[in-house]
Amino acid sequence: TINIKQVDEIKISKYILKYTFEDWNNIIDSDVVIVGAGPSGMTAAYFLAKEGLKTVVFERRLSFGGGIGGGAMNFHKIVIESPADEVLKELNIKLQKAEEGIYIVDSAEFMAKLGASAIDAGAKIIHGINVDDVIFREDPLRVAGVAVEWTSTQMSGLHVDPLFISAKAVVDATGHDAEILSVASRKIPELGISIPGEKSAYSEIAEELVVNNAGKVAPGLYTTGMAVCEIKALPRMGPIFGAMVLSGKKVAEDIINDLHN
Ligand code: 48F
Repeated sequence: TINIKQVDEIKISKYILKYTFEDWNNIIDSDVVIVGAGPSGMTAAYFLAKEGLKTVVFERRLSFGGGIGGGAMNFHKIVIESPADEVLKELNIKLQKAEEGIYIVDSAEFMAKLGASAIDAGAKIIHGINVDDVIFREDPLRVAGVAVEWTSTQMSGLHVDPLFISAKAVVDATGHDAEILSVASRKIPELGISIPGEKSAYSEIAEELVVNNAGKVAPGLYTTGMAVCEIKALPRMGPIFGAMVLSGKKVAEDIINDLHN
């Protein structure tokens, strides 16, 4: 027989509330808020947390990985090109070499190990939270945090006011819709953000363009991953994810540089 510690319902609830609010009180003033736990957001979280920055990722779904899980038309393989393979090797993610500089990764392994690496590095990933707005400040004009709401509340259609999380840097890693850049562009026109929208597929050129255009959009506001295409009118590229990983790394490096200077 196995003797299992007996725990009543009240104790279960009490401990969940106690430790949840401990975490929320801690993340309420973060160094970096990343919106979206897709490949670019989780890579950024890994490198930022590794640097010791207090990093929280808000993800509206109850899982992480974003577009990784669906692979290519639900086929479970994704293409990674050099030099992104170096990041995946650092995270102990297995790669099959298809040819020089081109590697194949299993989508489940990619999302599980990327998420685990970000968490192990010290990032907090909080699921079921929708970010629907930012906080801004004047003198100097900047983005200073985000407004958060339960995804379930948002889906219910009830009007419930959000809570606010402050951050020195907010990263839009929401993918194709660039939701945070869109709301900032609409509600804070002084930031001068315009959203021309992404272009149709042109994989050969899209990858490098995404990486090189990832970074700061306005003071306190950064972008990575497919959201970069939306704001810079860049082509999409489909199930090749090197640029997602490398743009996540690039935005992390830019933020580390900005926050340390
Ligand atoms: O879409 P997603 O995977 O973004 P990404 O990191 O990677 C794109 C690729 O997956 C793929 C591609 C590569 O060629 O085209 O599509 O740019 O992950 C974005 C995550 O953000 C969440 C969403 O649920 C997804 O997991 N998300 C989007 N908007 C919000 C959000 C929001 N307002 N609040 C919280 N989470």
